[in-house]
Amino acid sequence: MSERTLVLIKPDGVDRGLTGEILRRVEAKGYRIAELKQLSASEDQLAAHYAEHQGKPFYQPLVDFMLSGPVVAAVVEGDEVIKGFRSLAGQTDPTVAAPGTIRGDLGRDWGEKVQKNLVHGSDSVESAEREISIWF
Ligand code: DAT
Ligand code: MG
Repeated sequence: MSERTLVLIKPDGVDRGLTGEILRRVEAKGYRIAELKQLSASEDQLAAHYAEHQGKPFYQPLVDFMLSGPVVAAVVEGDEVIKGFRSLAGQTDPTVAAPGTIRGDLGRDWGEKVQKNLVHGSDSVESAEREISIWF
C-alpha cells in the first residue's frame, strides 16, 4: 500500500526560487505529487505542526521564520516515501547534510538561532497523517 508524506518548502526555499528545483528532485526520484499549494502559514497551524518542539530554545525562532514568507505545501505519495523523502532532504543541519541531498546541496548556515534548511518532511506514518490534516 502506497504511503503519503507532508513536504513543506520553507520560506527560505520559496524566497530563493528553489521551489521548482526541490519539486523536480521529488518527481525525479519517482514520487507523485498528489496535492500542492502555496500559502502563508498561520500561527495556529505552526503551533500544531511544531507541537513537539514547544519549549525548545529554537521554537520561537522557528515559528517566526516559518511566518516570514509563503511556504509551499505538498502531499507526496509513493512506497516508503516518508523515509525516502527524508533521505532526499538530508540531515537537519545543512552544514553537515550530505552533498547530493536538498539540504546538503542547496542549504547552509546563516548564523541564525534557527536552522534554515529549506524543507520539512514527516518522520512517521502517524506524523504524516496528523500533519497533512493541518495543511490540507
Ligand atoms: P527535521 O526538520 O530534520 O525533522 P526537527 O524536527 O528536529 O528536524 O526540527 C524541526 C526544525 O527546527 C528543523 O528543520 C530546523 C529547526 N531546528 C532543529 N534543531 C535545531 C537546533 N538545534 N538549532 C536551530 N534550529 C533547529
Ligand atoms: Mg522533524
